[in-house]
Amino acid sequence: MTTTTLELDPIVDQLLAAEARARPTPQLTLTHPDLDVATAYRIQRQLVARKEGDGARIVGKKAGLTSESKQRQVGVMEPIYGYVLDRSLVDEGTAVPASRYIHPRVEPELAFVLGQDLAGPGVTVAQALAATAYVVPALEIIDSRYQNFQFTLPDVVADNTSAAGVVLGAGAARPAAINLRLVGLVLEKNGEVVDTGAGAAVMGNPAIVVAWLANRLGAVGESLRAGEIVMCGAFCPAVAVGPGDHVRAEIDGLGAVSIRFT
Ligand code: OOG
Ligand code: MG
Repeated sequence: MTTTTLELDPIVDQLLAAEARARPTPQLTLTHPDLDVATAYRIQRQLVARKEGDGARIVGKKAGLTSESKQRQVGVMEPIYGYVLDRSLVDEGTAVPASRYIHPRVEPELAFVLGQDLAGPGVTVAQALAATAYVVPALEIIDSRYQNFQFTLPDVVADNTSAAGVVLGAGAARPAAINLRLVGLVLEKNGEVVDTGAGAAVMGNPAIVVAWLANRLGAVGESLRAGEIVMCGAFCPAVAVGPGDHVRAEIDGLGAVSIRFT
């Protein structure tokens, strides 16, 4: 079966069921080895539309695999994008049951909150900066719906890029107030430093990610909207978490963001 004749609904069902039951599912490319990236984005969009039909609202967009260290961690060497839904937002300070997820990991990111729409193609870094109201420290909870957290590029795209949760810190700054390339990050798990990073890890500058994402979305007739959150991708590899774990990221000039699992 070629991917043009592939029935997408059963695939969307398979991914939604894995998420709802918190049970992993085999990679799509094991049964559909010809699955291409364009079709995978159609599956992703259909999956998000099914959640919207069920009452979910898109509150942002996310870029993933924008740093080389993240690409190496999962063995997929190109950036991807997906959607952030209102139901995936986790308030800082609430304890999250790890059992809600299959094999959760947490990664530190910078989130841009847009004050103006950004519609590609042709969006520049200067326009991305001008459209940004402020930047905030963020943690993303990722939870691949695939067995062993293993996937190829089309698999992870179809799975809405492993998106599972977003935690935003309370600190915020105008983008011009911080050096986006040099902004330093310390990642701690259970009080120990597990990694460090800097803004330049993601495409050389987090603002480049925002412009890239606006342009990628523009190519499929979508855009970034005023009020939306844009996740720029992790500065360093994600850390696995389970019950009792506490993860905290501190970003220079922005303060900290943390999450606790039960
Ligand atoms: C894919 C999602 C990557 C990031 O920030 O790099 C991502 C994954 O690692 O499962 O969100
Ligand atoms: Mg991420």
